[in-house]
Amino acid sequence: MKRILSFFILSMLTGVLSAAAAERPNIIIILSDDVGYSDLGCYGGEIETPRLDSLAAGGIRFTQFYNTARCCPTRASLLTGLHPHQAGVGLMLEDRHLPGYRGDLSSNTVTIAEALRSANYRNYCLGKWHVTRHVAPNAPNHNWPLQRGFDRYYGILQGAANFFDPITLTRDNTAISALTDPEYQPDEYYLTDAISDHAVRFIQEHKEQTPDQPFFMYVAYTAAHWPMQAPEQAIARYKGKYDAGYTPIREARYARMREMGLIDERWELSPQPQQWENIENKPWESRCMEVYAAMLTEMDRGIGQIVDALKETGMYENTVVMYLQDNGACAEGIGRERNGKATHPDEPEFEPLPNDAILTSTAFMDQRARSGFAMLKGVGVMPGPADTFIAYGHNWANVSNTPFREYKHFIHEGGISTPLIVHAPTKIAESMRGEFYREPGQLVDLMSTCLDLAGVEYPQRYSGNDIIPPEGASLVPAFSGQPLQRTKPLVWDHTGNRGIRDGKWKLVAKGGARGVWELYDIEADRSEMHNLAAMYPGRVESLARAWNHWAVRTNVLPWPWINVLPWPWEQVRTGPVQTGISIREVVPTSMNQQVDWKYTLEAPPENWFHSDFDDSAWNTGKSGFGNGGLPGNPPIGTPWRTKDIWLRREFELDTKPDTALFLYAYYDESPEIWINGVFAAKAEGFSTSYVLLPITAEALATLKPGKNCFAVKASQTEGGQYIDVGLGSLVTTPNTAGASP
Ligand SMILES: [Ca+2]
Repeated sequence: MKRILSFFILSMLTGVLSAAAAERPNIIIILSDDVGYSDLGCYGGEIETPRLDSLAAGGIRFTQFYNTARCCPTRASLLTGLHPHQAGVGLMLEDRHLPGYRGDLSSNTVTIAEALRSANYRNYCLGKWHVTRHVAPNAPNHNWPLQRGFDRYYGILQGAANFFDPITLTRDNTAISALTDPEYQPDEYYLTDAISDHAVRFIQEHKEQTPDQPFFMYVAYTAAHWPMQAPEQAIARYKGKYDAGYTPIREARYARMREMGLIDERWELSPQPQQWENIENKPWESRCMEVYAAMLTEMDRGIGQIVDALKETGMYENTVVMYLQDNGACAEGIGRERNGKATHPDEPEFEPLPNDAILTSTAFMDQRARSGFAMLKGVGVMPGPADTFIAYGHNWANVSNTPFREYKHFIHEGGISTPLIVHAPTKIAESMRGEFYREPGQLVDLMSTCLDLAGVEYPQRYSGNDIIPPEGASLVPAFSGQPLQRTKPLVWDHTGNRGIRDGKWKLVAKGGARGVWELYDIEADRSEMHNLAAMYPGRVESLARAWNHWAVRTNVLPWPWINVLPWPWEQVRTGPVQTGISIREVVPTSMNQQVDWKYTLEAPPENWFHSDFDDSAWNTGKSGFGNGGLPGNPPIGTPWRTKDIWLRREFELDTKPDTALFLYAYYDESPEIWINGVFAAKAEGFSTSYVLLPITAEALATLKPGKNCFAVKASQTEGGQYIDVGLGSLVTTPNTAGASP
């Protein structure tokens, strides 16, 4: 009798939960990586994305949704509903010992998954995580998916990987090798497919094991982040498609976007960096875009499998699917050296690793494969296969971002604009299906939207910690075409590129503290071709002031670097900000002119390699990145691999610095930095953004008014060298009222 009663009570409970689950929708957020605004078919692109187009046709397309311009900050913001710096991930994953820049999610945040647990959601995470600097198998895992609210995880903890044998591949809390994973052995491993297959598997298991709970699923594809890699049969679909170059594709996209009503007739097409007729290796350049397109179509196919799984399990109607992109198209020149490593030698250059070895080092992303062979790179190396490591480059990124300006990293529209497709059969009004929604929105809105859909309150405390209040507005009113209840402007900062949008007005700057504010009327000019700052100084001032208040409130300031980005550098700048901390640079006056940036060489001749600054790279001062050197590209046949090189230049100081100095550097290949012949600092590995390096007291003691000398010792490899070094000090000065950023 007792047993029967228990069964009866259990049935009643199950019934109650089922009723609640029916009201609470499943929610899937799909994020892709380094994709431009106009790549998808339903946003004007020629790339085949039929399954996303189909979701768009039955759902809503947001025309002005914004991310935060880079992988880590976007993920931190999306997951927590906060601005990235509030979540501790204002930059990438290095710990800069400032609250906004820890490279690890703050414990004063909750993820969407954690917040939804109070409504009995079961949570699944797939793909690229990239919000903790702890990624080694035995590293502290307090910020891995399972410790941040998710019940299952399959993906990579790092920000990029070889698609055929990824680093930091992890299932739940266990590091795995793609090649020997007993739970998943496809004919050919490809990360995009593995993410899709595991999403489908989790959906099916959810239906079998926990059908009475609603679920939240976060699917973060790494398509189409570099390296350009895809299965050959997926690339074949695009063979020849891009042989006519950039202009016809851009113009066709531009025309389609206007025709479909996505963009305003008044918006001009942004400038194109290079003309196709000037491109030396056209077959290689075409191939780069063919692979990029294939990567997206392969992702779209996987999204189709996820949708099909929802239909097969009867959960399609009650699932809200949202698709967006983490930053604008990527113009980084990764793997695009003029003379890279084009062929394999007979024997591997490195010790091969067994198939079951766990790959965590980024060397297994861009330098070498498990086989022991180095990755192939450079102009002429056809991307796609597992042993190539190449980005698709500046010109195609410009095409991907049609019609906008700038790229990933920047707060101009090409850096932060993303499609947002929302498909929700039971939530979206008939009148809105297949329509555009034109109010702006930002990543922080996704937390509010999920909680609104689930009927959950945002927690004030979680796991014993006070939780920072959310920043976003729910997007649910958009589902019926209503205005959003937004009370704050949209605001951004990434590496000192910054912006604020209030109504139709957007104030935006690039290039660190010295970057000059530009003002645009986004309604009339979303491609940001007509800077109105000189015409409306009062509006510039008020928006800049609002940006500054926001930056202080959200841990953006103080920045952890010193005027790292713009050229020309100035000798001294004092810019008090309202935290009471200001940043003062002591910068060599002789570095003022970009054209002067040339290296001279000293040392035993056999160890020295001479190169001038190569300003053909995309990230010269012209685009906002002060790239202080790109030596490399010797004539073909020059024996230069792994040769130590010394790069040296003189600079002048007006006064002997009286405070602790730091070097800031963007580099790869673990360079050493010397000052006046004395060892100053050693950087480890490579950086993906600027880092501060404390310099030795011995080197500091050598600095003097007048001429001084930087030298960088680096190991030259196929990858070329990016080294951008500056010198500065962080000092505290009294607050000054009325200061602008
Ligand atoms: Ca990205």
